[in-house]
Amino acid sequence: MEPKTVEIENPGQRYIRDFIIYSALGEPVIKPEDWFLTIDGLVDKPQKFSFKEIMEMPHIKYVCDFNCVTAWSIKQVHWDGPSLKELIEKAGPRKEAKWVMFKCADGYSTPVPIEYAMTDDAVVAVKMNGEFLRTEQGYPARPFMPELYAWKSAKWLTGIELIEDYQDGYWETYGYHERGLVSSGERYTNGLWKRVKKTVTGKVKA
Ligand SMILES: Nc1nc2c(c(=O)[nH]1)N[C@H]1C(S)=C(S)[C@@H](COP(=O)(O)O)O[C@H]1N2
Ligand SMILES: [Mo]
Repeated sequence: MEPKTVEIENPGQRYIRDFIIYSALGEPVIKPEDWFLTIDGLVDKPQKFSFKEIMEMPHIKYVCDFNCVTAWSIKQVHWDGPSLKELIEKAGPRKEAKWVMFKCADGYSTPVPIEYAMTDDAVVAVKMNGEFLRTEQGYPARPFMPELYAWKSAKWLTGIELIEDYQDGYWETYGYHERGLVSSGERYTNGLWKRVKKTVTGKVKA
């Protein structure tokens, strides 16, 4: 059966063929046996999942565009991994939790409003287009939320912390938007980003 397609309007974007790789803080090489994903902060039951556990859980699969805030998109990427919503629910989120902070092995982080981390289509992706993530794509896992720009898809994800008040992550300190909704073009909150040069570290065929 073909996976469903999640359609997101993406005004101002242009489609390109290959993923442009951005790895602002380097590219950690992670062995699956050394990797864990923790969920903590404002939760009743903090969780710690191994890669094997993540692989053995039910996975959701769908097709959705990947939209970078710098206006390039990749059409119809196949996503595969456990539901982010179900993982967060296992941790028993407290009602004060309003944001999730994604934390990564390279030191990168990015916040997302909890309602976007807990849509039915939000996923902890372990595969893109049918293959395990490459090292430079964030192996072994990255979240993907269809409604949000790709900088919220934090590569080499190791932690999900539930918090009450908004805090900047890596790119937000340079003026990237708090929420980053693709359909309303929530790119930057001020002009600061113009002074930041994004370094392309490679390309990956879609
Ligand atoms: N850990 C980490 N995650 C990251 C980044 C990064 O530099 N480090 N860059 C972000 C940005 S700005 C984008 S557009 C996408 C790019 O994904 P790609 O490198 O797989 O094309 O990853 C996001 N996740
Ligand atoms: Mo980006």
